[in-house]
Amino acid sequence: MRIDIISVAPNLLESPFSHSIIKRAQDKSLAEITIHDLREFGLGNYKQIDDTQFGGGAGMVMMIEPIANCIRKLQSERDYDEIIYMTPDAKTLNQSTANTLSLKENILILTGHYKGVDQRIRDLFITKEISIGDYVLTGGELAAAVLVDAIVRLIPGVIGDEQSALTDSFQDNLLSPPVYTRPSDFEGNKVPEILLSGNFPKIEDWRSDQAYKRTKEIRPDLIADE
Ligand code: 6GU
Repeated sequence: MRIDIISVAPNLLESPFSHSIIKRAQDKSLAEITIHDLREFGLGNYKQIDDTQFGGGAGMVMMIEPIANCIRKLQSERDYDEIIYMTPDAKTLNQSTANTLSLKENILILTGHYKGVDQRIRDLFITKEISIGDYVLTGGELAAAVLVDAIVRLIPGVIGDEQSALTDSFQDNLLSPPVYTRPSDFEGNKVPEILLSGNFPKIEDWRSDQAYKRTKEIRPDLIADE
C-alpha cells in the first residue's frame, strides 16, 4: 500500500513513522509512506499558503492553488483510491473505516491547519473526510498519524501474530477482556483462576463474558448500536 500525506509541518510526521511496527512495515515494503511539504507549492517569494477569509472573521484559511497544484502533481504519478481530508468537522474514525482503508492500494491524505482549507478543495478533490474525535487539535498531522497507524497495522504481514489484529478491541464491537502475565500472584493479587486452568473453551467463554461486561459498563453505546 502507498500512502502520500500533504502537510505544512512534515517534521511532525517523521517520528511516528520511524519506529516500531510502522517502520517495519515500510522496511518490509508492505507500506510506502511519503510526506509532501505543502510549502513547496506556496505562492510567490514568501511561498504563501494561507490567506484571510472572505466575509471576514478570525483565522487564516489555506488557499486553493497550492493544495490543488500539489494534489494534481501527485495525481499525475498515480491514481488514488481515496483522497482524505483530516478535519474535526467530519465523521469520526472507527475500526470499520480503518478495515476498509487497509484494503486500498493508494491513499492520499491532506492535513489542514489554521481555520481549515478553502471549501472548493473539499468539493473538487476530497473523496472522504475523517475526524479522530470530538476535540480540536492544532493541525491534522497527529490525526493523520493516528489514521495511518490504524490502517497500516491491518495490512497482512505487518503484525507478526496474524491472530492479533483480529482479536483487537472493536474488531467485534466489544472492548478487550483483561489480560495477565507472570507472576500469577503479585503481593496477594491473584490472576483469575480460570486462566491458569488450561481449559481453553472455558477460557474463551470467560473472555467473551468479560469483554461484554466491560463494554456494557464503559461503552454501552457500542452494544446499543447493534
Ligand atoms: Cl482530523 N484535525 C484536527 N485539527 N483536529 C481534530 C481532528 C482532525 N480530529 C479530531 N480533532
